[in-house]
Amino acid sequence: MSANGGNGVPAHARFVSLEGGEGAGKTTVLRALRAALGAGGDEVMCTREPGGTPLAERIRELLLDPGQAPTAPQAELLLVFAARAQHVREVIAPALARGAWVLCDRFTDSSYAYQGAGRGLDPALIAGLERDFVGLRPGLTLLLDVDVARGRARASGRDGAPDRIERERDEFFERVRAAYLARARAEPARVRVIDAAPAAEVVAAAAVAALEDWRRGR
Ligand code: T5A
Repeated sequence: MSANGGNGVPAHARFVSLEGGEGAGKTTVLRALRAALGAGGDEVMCTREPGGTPLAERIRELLLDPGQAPTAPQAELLLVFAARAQHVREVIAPALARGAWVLCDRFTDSSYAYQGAGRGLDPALIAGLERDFVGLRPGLTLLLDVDVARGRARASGRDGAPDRIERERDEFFERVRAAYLARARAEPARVRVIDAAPAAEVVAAAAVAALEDWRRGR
């Protein structure tokens, strides 16, 4: 592990996360990244947040249940970090310790974007939770960036009713997007921005190219 920028939390060189707003298209990209990482025969452990363990998946259900009454932002923040603390200890850290790649659909950057910028919570509070309860960050984060209207149109085209967070207003998602892009500007070596507006295969190819560049140290 190496100290790598923001907040002094160590980054792990085999830990890759994928981030983006609603409907950015993470599913196709995850499949392509998994294939690229596993091409040399390495183990690739794919997981997601909130979730990835039985306890964390139950927290996810609570967080996304549209039937829940409006949740205090502080409660939402603590729930995502409770899920993450369990996920890191039960799944992510053991996988990294045995030498696997860990590919995670969302990680702590989502909390800075959604609970920080979206809900208006103090990023210093999130940084404290990251340092004390998580203690680990990805070596590479690929940020799928797409304008809010396009992302929301894609997400609404899927089957099923929108979840609790998907029901937020456009302004919320504009703040989320701006926060992600600000994080990419602040940590350009870790966070690489992928234009997620083109067709899914084009976006996946760009993400794989960014992964290969990072692995070659470029
Ligand atoms: N959350 C999460 C927090 O608030 N704080 C946290 O700390 C964490 C970890 C769940 C929610 O939790 C919040 C953020 C989220 O609101 P999630 O399951 O990742 O996280 O939820 P979503 O981001 O809502 O996942 P989506 O499924 O909406 O987004 P994806 O995975 O980016 O989109 P995907 O791949 O399912 O694609 C959506 C649709 O678009 C089409 C697909 O076919 C699909 O129909 N599509 C494209 N169409 C055209 N061109 C492309 N390039 C396309 N790519 C995909």
